[in-house]
Amino acid sequence: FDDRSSSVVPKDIVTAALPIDESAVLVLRNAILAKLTYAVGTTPAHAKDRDWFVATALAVRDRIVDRWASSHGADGQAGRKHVYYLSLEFLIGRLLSDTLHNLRLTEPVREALAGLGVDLDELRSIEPDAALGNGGLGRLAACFMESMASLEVPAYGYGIRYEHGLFRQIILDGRQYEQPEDWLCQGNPWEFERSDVIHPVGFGGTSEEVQAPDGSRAFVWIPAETVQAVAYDTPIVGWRGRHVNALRLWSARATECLLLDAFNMGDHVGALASRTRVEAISRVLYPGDTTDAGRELRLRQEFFFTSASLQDLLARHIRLHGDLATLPDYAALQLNDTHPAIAVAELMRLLIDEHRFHWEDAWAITTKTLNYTNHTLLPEALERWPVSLLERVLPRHLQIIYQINWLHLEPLTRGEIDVDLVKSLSVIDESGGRYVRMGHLAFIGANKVNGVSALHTQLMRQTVFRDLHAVYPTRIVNKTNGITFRRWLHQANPRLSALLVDELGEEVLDQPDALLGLEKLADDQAFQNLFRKQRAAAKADLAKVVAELLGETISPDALFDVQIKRIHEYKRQLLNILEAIALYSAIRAEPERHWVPRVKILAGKAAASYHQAKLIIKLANDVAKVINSDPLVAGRLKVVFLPNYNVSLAEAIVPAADLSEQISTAGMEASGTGNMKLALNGALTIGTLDGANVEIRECVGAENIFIFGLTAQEVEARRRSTAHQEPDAWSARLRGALELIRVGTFSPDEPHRFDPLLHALAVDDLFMVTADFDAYWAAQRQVDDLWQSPSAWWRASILNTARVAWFSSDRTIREYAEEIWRVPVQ
Ligand code: T68
Repeated sequence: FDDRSSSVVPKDIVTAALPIDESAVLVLRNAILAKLTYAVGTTPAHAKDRDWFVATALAVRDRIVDRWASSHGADGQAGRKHVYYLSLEFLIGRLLSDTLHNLRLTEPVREALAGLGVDLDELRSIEPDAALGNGGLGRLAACFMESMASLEVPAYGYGIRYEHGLFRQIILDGRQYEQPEDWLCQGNPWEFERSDVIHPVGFGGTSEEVQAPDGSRAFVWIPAETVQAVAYDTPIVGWRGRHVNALRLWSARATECLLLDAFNMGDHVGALASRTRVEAISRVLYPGDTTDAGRELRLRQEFFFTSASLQDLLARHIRLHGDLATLPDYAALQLNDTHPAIAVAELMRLLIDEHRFHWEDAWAITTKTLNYTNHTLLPEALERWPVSLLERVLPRHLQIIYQINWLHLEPLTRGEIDVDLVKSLSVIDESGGRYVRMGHLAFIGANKVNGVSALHTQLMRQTVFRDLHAVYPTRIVNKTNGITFRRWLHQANPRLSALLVDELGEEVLDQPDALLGLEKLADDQAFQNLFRKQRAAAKADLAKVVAELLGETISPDALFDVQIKRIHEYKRQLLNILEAIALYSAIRAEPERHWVPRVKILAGKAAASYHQAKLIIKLANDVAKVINSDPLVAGRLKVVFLPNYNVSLAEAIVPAADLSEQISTAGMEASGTGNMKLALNGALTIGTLDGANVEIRECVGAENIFIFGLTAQEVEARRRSTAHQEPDAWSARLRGALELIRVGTFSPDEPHRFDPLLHALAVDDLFMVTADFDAYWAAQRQVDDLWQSPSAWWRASILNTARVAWFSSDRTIREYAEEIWRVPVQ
């Protein structure tokens, strides 16, 4: 998936037969050749695979630009309301396939390239993944961009053009090592640099009181430093190319590129030092998936892109509509988590200090325009900035935040004061140090605040935002996540897509609900066979990938049991590995019994500083080594950990999965979206009642999903009771599995290697791994039973695909459009 060195050798392009009567193909072929010659500057005889990729991307991009211009023109003229999606992360993956698919150009381009002796599929694998995100939150933003374009919602995505995306994960001797990712090192054919779209972003300095011309007192911010935000636009094409939106990513540039005096004095490094410091802002994506990151730079990143985006959209509004008083009529902003929450203070500052609005008017505009999506309730993942840091980096904003907080709390200070309530509602957290709670700030400054699944939204109302919810009871709404079916079904799984089109007609490409038509085929033997065949082919493809990546042979006849997501204790990869160990023991104890052959496939990255998660990766690999080399279990159980999980690898795994592991501790996974991708492709879910699993069960029916374990309420009750750790109550099976780890079965060279994991389970087991183990084991045996009744298995699998249409991100975007943004959709 990262093979940039292999070369696509042009076959004899002179004699290659051209498809007859295919003028579109001919036009494309000529366009690609022209790009190769005049933009890339090479000839077919000398072109490397990368050259062909760039030439193809540029030729395709030309076809987007016309539509882009017309999308823009139409939106502007009609004076339509725009959606602005502010996100620190956009996990796009590759764009060539997506773009070709949405433009319906895949086959014509394939033919055009074939005529040039080039294989489209090989070219696709040349493109580096745009990995400008950590996981679900970033991928959701990418799915939303695609759906907004497809539904013809005029929208801009705003983020950062990181030079280095999420690190590349290398596995050496079973351990994760991080290497810098460099997707831009050979240029990016999709983007347009807008060197005329630059906004200044200030940092530091002081907030000074001055006299306004009318004699009133006002504050101005005198920043100590100014950084330029330069725009880069990537067009996002909607389905059938009907509409194109822009993803506008900001790159940081120093105002002064070189201190010439210093340079001339011979200080060649010092002359560039300040530039390096400034440009660090857009250098690298933080891999901080929940843990707090290198504080100051992270804050600078957040403010940098938020300020640039707000300045940009205000300028656009003024250009189109003149007066910022009408901003809420023409702009709806969505803050993707709290990373852009400083927008509340920055929009107020821009309106008051720069555009001379009164506080009340500015506040009305702000709170009508901004909306906030929460993606987590984990306390360690809720952003808080030390007051001292904000004071230094954004002094004027801190002042504004204090004022917002005062106006918000003031009504509570009339009459008898409930101190605990005031503490809980305050934007400033004063329990041990002083911090600004960004979730509170976003909540107070937003028109609507949403959770990302029904359960998560309910828990928001009951826990983190309980008191704010009591004051603003209509503000929190639910918007259950979705995924774009164009990428996650039709493009990633072309065989299944073709089968669906055969059976249900082209409508299934446009209308997710058409999938329901499959229900009537769930018991049809002939259809089941076709459904099985496409899965078998996808599994064979994945087996090839596994062989290439790991040198391990896996049989497509086995049940492919898949857990792909960030490695985190709450996602409980450890539970999965413990079950693998217990199953391994059981098979060894009774090798003659009939066992369902199973391949456990895991993939995911751990945050570089997250030691327990990294140890879980090591355990998975150590366990895999022992199991995979034991002849006694050969043909029955294998465990593989695929390195460097990214969007492209997900696209290869998802179509090949039989079983989808969604086994987080109940109450901790806000939604999950991998659960939707896997179910859509027909994998059965084994999972807890967490996040969107709850709604998936409602859609597919309880008999077509394996639900086990404690509920969120039960988890909460167990946490409260002190007696929740009961090693005495552990089953023999669980004890046996833990014992194998403890005695060093999987780490003979270092028997105590996994003590930190065992210790966490024995001390408090925050994630309820031991509490849920037996229920999980039992659910896995139900999986085995069903697998042994093929027609029942495939019926359930088909019904999963048939019934998850609701999880299309088109549905999600429609809901945002109607209830939050109030913009029309197609
Ligand atoms: C995920 N959050 C949720 N966070 O965990 C997942 N965090 O349940 C949900 O489906 C998804 O969001 C979409 O709503 C994340 O992915 C991050 O990646 C993240 C990044 C930086 C800081 C904190």
